[in-house]
Amino acid sequence: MINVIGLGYIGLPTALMFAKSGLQVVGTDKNEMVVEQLNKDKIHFEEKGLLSLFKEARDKGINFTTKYQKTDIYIIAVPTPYDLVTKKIDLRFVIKAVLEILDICVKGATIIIESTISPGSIDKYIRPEIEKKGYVIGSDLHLVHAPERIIPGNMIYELENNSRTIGADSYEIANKIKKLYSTFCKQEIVITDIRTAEMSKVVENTFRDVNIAFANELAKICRADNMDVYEVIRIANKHPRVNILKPGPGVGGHCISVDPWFLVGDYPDLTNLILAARKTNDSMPSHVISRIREIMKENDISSIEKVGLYGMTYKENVDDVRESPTLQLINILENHLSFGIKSFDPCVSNKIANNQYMNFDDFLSDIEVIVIMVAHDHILNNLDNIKDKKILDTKNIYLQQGVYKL
Ligand code: SAJ
Repeated sequence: MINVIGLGYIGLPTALMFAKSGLQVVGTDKNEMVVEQLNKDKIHFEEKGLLSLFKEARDKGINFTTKYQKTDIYIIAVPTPYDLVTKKIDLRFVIKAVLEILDICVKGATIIIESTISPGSIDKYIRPEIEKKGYVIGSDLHLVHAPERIIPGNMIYELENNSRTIGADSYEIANKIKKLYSTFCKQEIVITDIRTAEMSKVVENTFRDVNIAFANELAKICRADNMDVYEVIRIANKHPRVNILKPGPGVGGHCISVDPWFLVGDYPDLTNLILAARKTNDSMPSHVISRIREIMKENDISSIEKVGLYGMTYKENVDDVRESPTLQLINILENHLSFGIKSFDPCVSNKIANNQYMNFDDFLSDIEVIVIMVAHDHILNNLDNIKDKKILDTKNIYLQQGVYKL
């Protein structure tokens, strides 16, 4: 039996996938409300294909509880926040889960950590906690790091179709866990040691962050000298070995905007480029504010209350607002005592900002400038309804004359 600890964005789909493949799975989460909801056949976040996967897994017998189970395979998928000041990872939830497992697991159990952790976390912080309790790693229990690389918005497909990495202390354990994941993963499963698995995960997201920062810097350069950054990138990407990502209003989400900080926090003297990329991406909401100011000036609009931000999630067609550039932007304005900018998101059903609208038509009728922050399908289907507004399109989806860009 597999006991999956943490039923969030990664843990829940993973647990369901194993259950759908015919393995006996119990999902554990400390949040009683989440467990209660799941046992009543309700999922607590939205994701393409999640509901039907959930139904299939329920038919195969998956259960949810707040209790850890006695078994020999555990998968930990709890959050790994980072300290906002030191930028170092906060492993308290992972360590707590490991220690609770030790109290109950059978001898020789394998603990698979899926949560993203900074390179060296297992050696520096997790092994010592286990050894302190008198357990011998390698005989009493085994540790594995199996980082996840599924993308919100396409998680279910990617769970089956992404290659993945298994880091372990021995080939024997790695191979055993590789076989386990092969029950649903159709792609290559690479075996390596734990430190390399930790590092490669963080490196993947850091690569994207640096590449996006490059695109964002190009956007600023092109703005300063009146060039079209999208055309420049489109042409540059025709080169067979160039692949520049897209500029945007900032980088959000709990992965790309967070993982590079782990490297900066641990290697402050060695991460000039990575730190510069983080700062560049974090500067984008302020860049959007400058663009809004220019557009207001050009159009004789004096009140920020006439401006509306479309999209509050960190990216298109998800309901996740973690580290969202829109919320960062509102925060910056409010920190400068500028209140009143309006906002709307069709994917967000609760109120998370002042002056947030729940109805698109009401939102439109109260603003003169619309800032497209997120390219939800909803706005792609509504481009005709905003044509009378001044439009600042930070996502390059509105390809008409007269639309302002980043
Ligand atoms: N973004 C840009 N320009 C781009 C691409 C993205 O500005 O060209 C912005 C997005 O708008 C968003 C942020 O970056 O604010 C991140 O979005 P994303 O869709 O690139 O990535 P995430 O955070 O949803 O998921 C990432 C993925 N990592 C990579 O693509 C390397 C996913 O595969 C990982 O599993 C996930 O992080 C994770 O859990 O680490």
